[in-house]
Amino acid sequence: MLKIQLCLLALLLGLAIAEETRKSYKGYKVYLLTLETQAQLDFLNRMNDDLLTKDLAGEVELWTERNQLTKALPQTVNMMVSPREDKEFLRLINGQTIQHKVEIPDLSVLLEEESYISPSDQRVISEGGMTWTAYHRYSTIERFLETLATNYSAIVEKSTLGKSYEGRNLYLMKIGKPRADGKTKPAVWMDAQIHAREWIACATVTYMMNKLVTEYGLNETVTRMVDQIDWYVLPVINVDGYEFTHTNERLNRLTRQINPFSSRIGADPNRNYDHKWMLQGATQQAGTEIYAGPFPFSEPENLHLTEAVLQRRNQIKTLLTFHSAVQMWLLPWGYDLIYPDDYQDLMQMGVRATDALTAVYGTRYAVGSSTELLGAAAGATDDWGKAKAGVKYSVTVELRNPRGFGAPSTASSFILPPEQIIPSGLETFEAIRVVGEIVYQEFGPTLN
Ligand code: 0X9
Ligand code: ZN
Repeated sequence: MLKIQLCLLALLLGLAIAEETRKSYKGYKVYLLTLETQAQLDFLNRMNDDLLTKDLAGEVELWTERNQLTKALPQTVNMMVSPREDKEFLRLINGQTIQHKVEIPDLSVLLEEESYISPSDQRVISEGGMTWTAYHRYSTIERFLETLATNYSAIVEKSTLGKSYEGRNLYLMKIGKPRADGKTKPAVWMDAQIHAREWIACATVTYMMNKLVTEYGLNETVTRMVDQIDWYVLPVINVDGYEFTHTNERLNRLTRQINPFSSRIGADPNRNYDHKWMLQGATQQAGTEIYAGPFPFSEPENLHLTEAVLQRRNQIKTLLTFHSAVQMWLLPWGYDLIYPDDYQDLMQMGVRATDALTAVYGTRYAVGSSTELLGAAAGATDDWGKAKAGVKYSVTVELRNPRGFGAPSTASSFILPPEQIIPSGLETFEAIRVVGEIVYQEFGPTLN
């Protein structure tokens, strides 16, 4: 009896501590500022640099593409401001006569809506199931992967790639019907959640896995996809960062590794690959959104991914790494404004895949060089996949933005209402269907 009471107490304490560490965004506002003059732009640049040194990160944050300002004027930018810093922030902004309005009056309201789990979802989760009407913790995703592998062993294989920095297992799922003659089929690799806060990424990818597996033999298109192609899926790569977005800071992008030279935790894993590491669009300033880590592959999760891809490099013909939220199909090279020789083929696949995606609900996508569309950023998965693993079609897929096509990606773009998970899954499935068809046509039914 005493044991039970003690256990209960420990559980309650654990919950209390978890509650306490979760950052509350109560009263946090998101402003839209319009910068019209060079003086205002310079002022905001200085303010942004100051924020890091004064350790106000998390209280006042610039929310623009990769948290950097461009040189363009006029320019609109978002700033997130805590209730504590609001007065001082307004004083400074007004001092520069910067036009501003409140775009999100209370960020916590948005987050509460996002994390709402309906009673029916609750029931499914408590029974060990998975849903696509809510965002889920890693333990739920782990159980889902296990269930797929157990219940559909004829077409699903689950393997463990190794552990994250904090010791969580990273899983690779293989979905494919083995050929009767034992020959190797061409494969497509998909990974998601390298950026912790981009929750729609693993939600979409798990939705697509579920469709591939549960509709095999029932739906002609799905059956063909699983017969012709092996689909390798790593649904959550930055798993520590992902859990941290659930338990502590919803808007964290980075990993959770302690840094050797800084008290700031984590690095941007999408700047941590060794191809042209740190060349452009990355920094050595720990704590920033584009901190590339102290050296290439400092993040163990990245290394696990590369080992898994390299082991299957002759088989994998396309690599899709899922992010959000600018609705783009991004092609190499991303480290500089240089185009690979086979760029036309990559463009063709991108246009066909996103046309099929758009046909479902009209969600528009841009297709093109990621440097051209977003600016150079070295050390990302796509460049590594093409340069170091020799995967011809190596693509970053940026999923839905809640404000739609063309809207800038700011931190609130990662808060996509859970009602959009299934639509995102369905439309993105059309894109991967086309990818499968192109890979099958180009590389043939077998590779040996
Ligand atoms: O900057 C990134 O890492 C990606 N965008 S995000 O807003 N999800 O952070 C785009 C990466 C594109 N690929 C390369 N630059 N190589
Ligand atoms: Zn991302």
